[in-house]
Amino acid sequence: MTFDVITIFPGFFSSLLEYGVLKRARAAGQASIRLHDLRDFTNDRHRTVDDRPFGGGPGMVFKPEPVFKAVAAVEAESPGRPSPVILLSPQGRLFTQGLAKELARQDHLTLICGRYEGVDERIAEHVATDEISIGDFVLSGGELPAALIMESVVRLLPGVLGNEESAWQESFTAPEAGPLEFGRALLDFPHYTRPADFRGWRVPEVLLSGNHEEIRRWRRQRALEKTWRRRPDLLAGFPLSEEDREWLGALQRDADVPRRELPAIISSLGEQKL
Ligand code: 9D3
Repeated sequence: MTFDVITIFPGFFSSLLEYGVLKRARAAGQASIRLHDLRDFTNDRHRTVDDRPFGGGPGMVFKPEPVFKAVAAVEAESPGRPSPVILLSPQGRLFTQGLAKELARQDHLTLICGRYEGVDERIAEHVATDEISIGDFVLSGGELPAALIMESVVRLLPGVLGNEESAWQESFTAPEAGPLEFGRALLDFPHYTRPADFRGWRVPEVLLSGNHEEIRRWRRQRALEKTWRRRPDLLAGFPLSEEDREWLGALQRDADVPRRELPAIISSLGEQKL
């Protein structure tokens, strides 16, 4: 898979490419990341990429022309089927595991990293095919979001991770989950390793018992409980078994603070086929 990244900070990405999944995928030829300096697509001697906003206001805005030229250059280098041109922007749709899976089906992506107060709207309307945000918090530009998207997409490519982990991914996100859906995931259960007693904090006895049925049940209950406490929104998209519902009902009854969400969540699952 090839990524073309258009940025005013190509050097920002160099250390990211030297570690972990991106390093391995590139070394194995499974991913190629090409960095393009937006300033190379300017004509003036100051290599100007931004200008003041029409209508006034603070800050600067990316000019359209260098971005259009950069995308045209990328497309000229990679003939073939049209591929997504993604503008990273706070106004974009939210990036999720489902969207990562959609993107991993492509063989080419172009990522445009904005900076300053934003980019000329004609970039979003007429050269980008998609606009993506990584979450509701303010960053200074699209470089970290572009890196994050590449990391999450590359690890989904066939052969980049070991088989064991790929199998886990399949259960993390149901194949039918659409790009904007939650991944039908629960939060993970707690993990422990040796020593069984660390400074007096003991690993839960059930994990040392060797009783695999009990361990499975304990892990499921801890995952459900953590999800219920911290991310009840995830339960709404998750197929719960009868045993799961009984456990959540018990948590609900024992809760110090009554939780309003749960009855609504469970009732909304009433007709769902398990
Ligand atoms: C503080 C400036 N904001 C005024 C309302 C607008 C704004 C413009 C440009 C806020 C951030 C940015 C730069 N951010 C991105 O380019 C960006 C981003 C983000 O800030 N959060 C989450 N995802 C993304 S993707 C690109």
